[in-house]
Amino acid sequence: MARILITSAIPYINGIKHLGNLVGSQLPADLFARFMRAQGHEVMFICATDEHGTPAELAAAKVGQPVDVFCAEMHEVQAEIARGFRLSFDHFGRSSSARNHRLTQSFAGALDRAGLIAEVSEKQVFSIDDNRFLPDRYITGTCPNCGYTSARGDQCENCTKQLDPTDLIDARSSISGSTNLEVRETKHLYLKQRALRDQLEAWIDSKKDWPILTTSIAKKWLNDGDGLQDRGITRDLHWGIPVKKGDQPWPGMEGKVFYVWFDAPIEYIAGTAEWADANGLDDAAWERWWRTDKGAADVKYYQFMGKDNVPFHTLSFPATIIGSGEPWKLVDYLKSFNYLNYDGGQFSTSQGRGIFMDQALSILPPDYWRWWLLSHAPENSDAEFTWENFQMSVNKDLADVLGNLVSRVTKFATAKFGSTIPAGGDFGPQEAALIADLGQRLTEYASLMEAMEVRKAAAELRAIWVVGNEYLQSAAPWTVVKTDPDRAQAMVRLALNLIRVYAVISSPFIPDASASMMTSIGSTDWSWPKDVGAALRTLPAGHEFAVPENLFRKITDEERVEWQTRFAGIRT
Ligand code: B3M
Ligand code: ZN
Repeated sequence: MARILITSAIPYINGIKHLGNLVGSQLPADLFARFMRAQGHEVMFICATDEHGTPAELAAAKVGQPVDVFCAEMHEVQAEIARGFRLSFDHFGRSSSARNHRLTQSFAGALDRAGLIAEVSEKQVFSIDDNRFLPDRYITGTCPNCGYTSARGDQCENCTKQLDPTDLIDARSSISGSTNLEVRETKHLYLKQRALRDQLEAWIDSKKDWPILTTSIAKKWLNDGDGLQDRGITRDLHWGIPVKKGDQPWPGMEGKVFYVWFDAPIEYIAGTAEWADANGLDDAAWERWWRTDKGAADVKYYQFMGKDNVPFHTLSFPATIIGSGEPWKLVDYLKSFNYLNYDGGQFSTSQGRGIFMDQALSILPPDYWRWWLLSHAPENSDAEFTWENFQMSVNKDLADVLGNLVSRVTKFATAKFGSTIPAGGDFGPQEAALIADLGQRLTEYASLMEAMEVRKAAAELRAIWVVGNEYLQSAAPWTVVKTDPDRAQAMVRLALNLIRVYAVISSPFIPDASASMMTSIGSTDWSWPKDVGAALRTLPAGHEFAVPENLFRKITDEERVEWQTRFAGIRT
């Protein structure tokens, strides 16, 4: 039994995530966590909401709520949606937790003691009416290059020229519209990442088994242009983790907070501490997952995220950890994903284009989405969601192949032999061939799951369902029963056992349907089928079962067309 630590990128608090975000982090992380638990490993699966930063402040202001109240409410909303998708986090934490405050401040203190923090004076635009410094992209004005009147302080989106806020003509605050702005001197902390460059490179180079997508992004940031840059880790904002050296004040940094990307990954650790707190456990309970001096040396740590988050997890967060000089666990394997596009374009949170997690659950149960998303995960390239493809996958894979097998077998068995598993006959060569085939496929499936080859694992699982259907088709107990009822009983006994095996192996992908299959077959035995021959004899003759409710319904053409129209435009 191994100890497996799994974290998913933590979603921003200021909006509900779309399906593209889901399939790039939380969902595959859940698949892996469920699989690893099913193998009998000890798993710790952590996610959280990412609550700091200007977007959170602005989203709260937009709905007229204090930012802490807004975050508390949105956390509950996101937690409920996560439950709706059956995301099996051991804890869904909050980056604004007291635990994260203390840990983030403690990391900053350690980095300072290691000589890795520089204090840098900068000039920044301050909005007197808003009583705050404005990040570059929250300043609007006229572009000096093309005359576009809504250019942003970082870039003109009309002519694409990179800008400095002070370049803008008639600059105004995008928050209040106020032109009462001035440039003020302000001091910030920088993490001297350049000093850690060689250590980071050696660490990345040692990860020979990482996906190419992950290492190529890490290498690009390490080597491109001027290479790794020192990074500002503080901001002039009100909402965030106050800048302190451990529990001591940081002279000159009063009123400032840490940059959201500094504290967000630390929440992986803090979230595990929150888990311990929530379960009435002591510090040792979470430290054995994270502190290599306190038992975490034998933990294997996996991270899941979209490709845009890779630089922060291969360079910035490791720089925090390595730089601290403290014995924290570094990631062992980083699984990253490309983008999922939506029906001929992109998913867009800002434009509300595509399907968002709450909307998806409002039209179909979670398994339908889980199956499509995982079986089409954007691993080697970007992928695209189309309603036609979604309809086809659900109707064919789930309804025709798996659902049909379960209902056909249980109905036929009940009609011919009653509601207990029949005792007659023995397995013959046909069953032996099926067992051999399934044995090979299950080994392949398990190794694909272990390797986090999500799409290939889904394809193998589908193939395993198909093999069961093909067996039934050719064994044809409904014909055999007329001439050799004992043979037919043996076939049915195998097929009913096969339903339990399917429930177990499918549950990382489609947990609800698996639970229904298990209930209908009257079993609670979730043990992974290491030996298929034995697994197909687990439920004995005389064991009671029932015909389940229809496991999956088909998506009609009318529904597809209606949803396509409903989700074509801007979210309202
Ligand atoms: N919140 C980005 C996102 O929601 C960011 C990830 C943080 S991971 C520490 O996609
Ligand atoms: Zn311009």
